[in-house]
Parts: sequence; C-alpha cells; structure tokens
Amino acid sequence: MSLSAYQTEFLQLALDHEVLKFGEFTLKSGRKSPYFFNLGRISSGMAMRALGSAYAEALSVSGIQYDMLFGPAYKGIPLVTAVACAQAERGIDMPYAYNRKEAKDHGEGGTLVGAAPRGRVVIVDDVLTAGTALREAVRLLKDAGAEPVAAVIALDRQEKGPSGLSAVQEMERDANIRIIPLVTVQTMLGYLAGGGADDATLAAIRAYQAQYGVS
Ligand code: OMP
Repeated sequence: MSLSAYQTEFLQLALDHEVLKFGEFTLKSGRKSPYFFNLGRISSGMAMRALGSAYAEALSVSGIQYDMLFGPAYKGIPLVTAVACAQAERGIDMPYAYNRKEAKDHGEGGTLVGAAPRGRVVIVDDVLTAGTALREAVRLLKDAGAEPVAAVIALDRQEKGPSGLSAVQEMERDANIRIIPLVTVQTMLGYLAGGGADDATLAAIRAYQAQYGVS
C-alpha cells in the first residue's frame, strides 16, 4: 500500500520524537503490548506544528463535512488547538472546544471550554485501542446537544473488542462515527519493515496483532 506524503512525514516525526516505543506495556484495556505510541512526546513548537498539519491534511483528504472540532482532555487539548491553527494556515477558521476532567464551580463554570458545541463535530484524539476514550467524548458531545460525526486520530491500533468487532467497527455501528486515522498499525508495520525496527520487534508486533488485531 502506498503512503501519502503526510503519512510518511508523520511516521518519521513519530520515530524522530520517540513517540513509538518498543518493550512491554500494559494498555488501558489491560492487554500487554510490545509497542506503545505516546503522542505526548510531541512537545516542541516545530513538532506540534508538523503534527497539526498532518491532522489537517487527513481531515481535508477525508472530505468529511463538519462545523467544529473537539479535543477531549488531556491529550486532545493541545492536539485540537494545533489542528485548528493548521487549518487557519489553510484559510479555514474552524471553531473548537475541549473539556475539563473536573467541573469548575466558579468563574465560567462547567466542564466545556471554547466554542459552544453545535452541529457536526469532529473529535481530535491520539490513539484508538478499545474505543473507551472516544465513547466518552461522544457521550459528552451528545449530552451537550451536538452531533459527533467523526474522530481524527494519529493511530488506529486495529484491535478486536470482546464482541469480535474492531473498535472502529463498534464506533461506526454504535455511534455512527467515522474514524479517520493518520495511520493504522498495519501502515506503521509496513513503514517499520523498511528499517525503523529490528526483526524481533517486528515479529513481536505481528504476533500481538495476530492475537488481538482485526487484520
Ligand atoms: P482506548 O480508550 O482503549 O481506545 O485507548 C486509547 C487511549 O489509550 C489513548 O487515548 C491513550 O491514552 C492510551 N494509549 C496510548 O496512548 N498509546 C497506545 O499505544 C495505547 C494506548 C492504550 O492504553 O491503549
């Protein structure tokens, strides 16, 4: 499968900033994974600008129609800001909002900050494994009266849930949410096979995918 320029740039950015780590990691789902993708490693202005522009490109290529962006706390907050700024550089002035994890009972109050949730909303987040984080964001937006229509994420780990469906299939079936990943784990594996990881690491990731993955 051939990668778009924004996908290879993103994968190189992830390797340069050690976003991708190999070893043994316990995931939120409880699974033990031979790799972990920590987008929190993107922590400088240049790197965040490059990341925001990759997300903006993926959104533009997807052709999805929407009215605003939403970044779930915490990692979604810098991400949604960077994506909105990248879109501004393309002449698109997109409203955005994010949430607090704890409600504030003074000042402006509440858990939502930024533009008032309305219309078709795209959620901006980091990684999709079981979909727990995304389901929470969907609920929050629906409770606020908006219509979440898609989620743009850096990595789809392409894992199966207890139902046997992938998190993407479950999100599409249960919440009618389209997932727009910059890359999937399969794309990432193809890229790593070109020199980004040794054979033992690649074999460990492939074995993990054979056990928990959908493809
Ligand atoms: P789900 O809520 O199960 O989809 O897991 C996604 C969340 O897990 C992400 O928002 C991250 O907080 C975290 N995570 C990563 O950041 N990178 C990974 O490679 C794997 C996970 C994870 O724990 O599954």
